[in-house]
Amino acid sequence: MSSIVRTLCPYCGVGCGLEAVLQANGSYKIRGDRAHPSSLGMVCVKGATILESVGVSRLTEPQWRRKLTDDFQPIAWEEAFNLLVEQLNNVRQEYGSDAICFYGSGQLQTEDYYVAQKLVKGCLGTNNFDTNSRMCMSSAVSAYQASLGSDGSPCCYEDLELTDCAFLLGTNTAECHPIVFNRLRQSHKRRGDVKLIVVDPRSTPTAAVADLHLAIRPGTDIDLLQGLGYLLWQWGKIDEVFIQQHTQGFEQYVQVIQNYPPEWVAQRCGIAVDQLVQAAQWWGNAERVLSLWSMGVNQSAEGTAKARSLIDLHLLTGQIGRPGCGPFSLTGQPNAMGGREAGGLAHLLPGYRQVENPQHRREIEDFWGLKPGSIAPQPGRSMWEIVTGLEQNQVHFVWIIATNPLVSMPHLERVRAAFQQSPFTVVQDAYAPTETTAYAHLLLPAAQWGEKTGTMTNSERQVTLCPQFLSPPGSARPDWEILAEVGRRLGYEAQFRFATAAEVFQEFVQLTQGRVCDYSGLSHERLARLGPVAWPCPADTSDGEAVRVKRLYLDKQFATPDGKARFAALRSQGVAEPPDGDFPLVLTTGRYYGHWHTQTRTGRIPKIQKMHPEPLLAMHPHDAEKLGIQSGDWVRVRSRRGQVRVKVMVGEQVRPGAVFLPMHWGELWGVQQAANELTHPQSCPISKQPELKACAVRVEREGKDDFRV
Ligand SMILES: Nc1nc2c(c(=O)[nH]1)N[C@H]1C(S)=C(S)[C@@H](COP(=O)(O)OP(=O)(O)OC[C@H]3O[C@@H](n4cnc5c(=O)[nH]c(N)nc54)[C@H](O)[C@@H]3O)O[C@H]1N2
Ligand SMILES: Nc1nc2c(c(=O)[nH]1)N[C@H]1C(S)=C(S)[C@@H](COP(=O)(O)OP(=O)(O)OC[C@H]3O[C@@H](n4cnc5c(=O)[nH]c(N)nc54)[C@H](O)[C@@H]3O)O[C@H]1N2
Ligand code: SF4
Ligand SMILES: [Mo]
Repeated sequence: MSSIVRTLCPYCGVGCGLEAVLQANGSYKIRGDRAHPSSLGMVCVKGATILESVGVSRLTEPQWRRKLTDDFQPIAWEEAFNLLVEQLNNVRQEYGSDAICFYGSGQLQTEDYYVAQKLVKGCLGTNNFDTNSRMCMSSAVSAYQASLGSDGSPCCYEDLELTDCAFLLGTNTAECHPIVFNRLRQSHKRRGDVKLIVVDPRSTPTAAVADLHLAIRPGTDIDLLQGLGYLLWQWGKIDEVFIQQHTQGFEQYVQVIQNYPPEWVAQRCGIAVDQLVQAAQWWGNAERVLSLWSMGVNQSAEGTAKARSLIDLHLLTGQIGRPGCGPFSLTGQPNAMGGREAGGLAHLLPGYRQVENPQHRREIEDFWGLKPGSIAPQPGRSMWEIVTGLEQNQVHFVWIIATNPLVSMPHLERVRAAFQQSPFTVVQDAYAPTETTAYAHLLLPAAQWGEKTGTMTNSERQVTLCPQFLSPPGSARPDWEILAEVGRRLGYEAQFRFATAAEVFQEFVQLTQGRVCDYSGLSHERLARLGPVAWPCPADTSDGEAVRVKRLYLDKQFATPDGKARFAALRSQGVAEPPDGDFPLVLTTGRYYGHWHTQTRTGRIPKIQKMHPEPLLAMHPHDAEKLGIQSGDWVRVRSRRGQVRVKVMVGEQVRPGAVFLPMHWGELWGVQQAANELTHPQSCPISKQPELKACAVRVEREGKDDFRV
């Protein structure tokens, strides 16, 4: 192993290059990789401190218990595999494959994802493999598919520097995608003529440096977007040639936007007409408009419609398929993209194929050497359908990998009850305890980032090899190896003969040949030699071409059958649970800069703990005054589903009528402080992504420090 290992940060979807540098004492130090095209040497606090968490509180041996009330007993891997095979065979025989579910994560590597798809969708014959991307990127996936004909973000990070107008919708980029934000902000400062528009009900650090902050009422994004469309259309600031040659559905779109005149829109969104007009002028006058979006858009009961309405504006103004512009979905997790490309949602198959497409199923079955009909023709259970399946005694086996649903899923009380009655739950994690290990019958220790070799793909489609440079603790094993071993023991020796992650990748890339997400020119060997390479990278790509910056749709030929993009032309519905007399405030939830999700890693890093020691309910002074609440007071926040006790931070960070809680505190980190005690599972009907960004709550004062002990 060389003394400098080039790898990728395993936290967010920015995908910063890291170098692990071997020290004289045998330990490693982390620094930014200047040669990584995405991050150019930059890192944020999470990437910089990653090594501090790798050795703490690790799960090191398989453990088992018959009932949730028993204590765990350590067992050998051999016994664990026997148990798994026995359970899988029994459940399949007694209840059929649909009773088996897998729930994975955008933090798995592409190799893990691919082996899991082959095992679950191919060999076990159920499409019940869903991931936490259902709560994260699923609306973006559906929107790209419906509007452009395929998933896959058209843009790249160079566009951050080339754009004249950046439109940030529902993304707190400064705290959640810090290095993307740095690149944008540097160009914004340096050039002086770049307009930065931020749409967010909160005054985030992102909004703080915007030229225009539209603090819209939660859930009114579509009204705003159609209102912008209306003005651009009225002013004739549209690209008629582009619309005519490269789109369909413009007439219906114009009919819909007529219902969104500026006064009505401004009133609905809770902003000034001037602000709306200003945003439309900047969009209309810019040569290149880049929009960035993330969870304020996707985590909505109309998430797909929100994202499609944003794409509509790009189609209306021809702001796509050129450098410096386009609709750019920022992915949350480090390998949410690789996961999508490997087919890691219950309705997908590898290579951006769809379960429901008979031709696609046939191609995969042939390639995997399986009988026709092996892959079930209907999409599997989405994340919430796994929960309802447990409730209805239809699910008898759940295998959870690299995610902590007992903190991250909505309506936690219901999720706890569902898992309480699960006949057999496997939790495969790198750390223990987590809130989810409390509901496991079988615990499997996973080797994590740095302890195994694999690839991850970031928001701009750069694929980076992450080599092993640390030893896994105890008998922890790479996720893909565990899944492949189960496959072999189920009788599929030929399908799972992989000796290395490189071999897994080699097989996966063949299934992307000729698809939008073409990886077929990539291999571990090539990535090790060239460094990160973005897809598309077809098999015949030269080394020089491989490392060139890439965008999709430069020829304006979209991935639809006729090559034309589709206007969505949708009307807004608003939030699924509007505030009312009993629950008068809208709770929105999200992230702090230093913490990563459920804190399994960042909660164990002192520097980060110090930065964010506790969750705070952000509340506008106007609402606080009405309730007689001051900063530092303890309050009880109630929704129709549960309650939390937290301290309040009064300030103008949120607009009146809205409150904000971070999502990071599960039971292990705070008593009754999980935001998801309050949220509901109502979801976008197309993407099945739940509305984690809005539920109705009321806040009651509890007096100072009542609950400190
Ligand atoms: N520090 C940190 N960074 C992370 C993560 C982390 O845990 N910590 N996680 C990663 C992951 S997986 C993800 S998905 C991303 C998420 O990245 P972001 O999406 O940027 O983060 P969030 O805080 O979830 O939500 C973004 C913003 O949406 C706003 N919002 C709420 N409701 C609405 C609405 O109706 N309309 C609009 N326009 N905005 C609304 C919220 O106020 C919030 O500021 O971050 C990634 N990066
Ligand atoms: N209210 C509310 N809820 C939300 C959100 C929100 O904004 N608001 N955001 C949603 C979004 S966008 C997301 S992405 C989810 C995230 O939610 P989760 O996925 O539940 O959060 P993490 O803490 O990242 O969980 C990852 C788990 O994987 C483990 N792990 C790390 N590396 C490995 C590995 O290599 N192998 C294995 N097997 N395990 C590993 C970690 O120890 C941890 O237990 O939360 C969702 N929930
Ligand atoms: S911006 Fe994201 S990828 Fe980059 S160092 Fe921070 S957490 Fe890691
Ligand atoms: Mo996410």
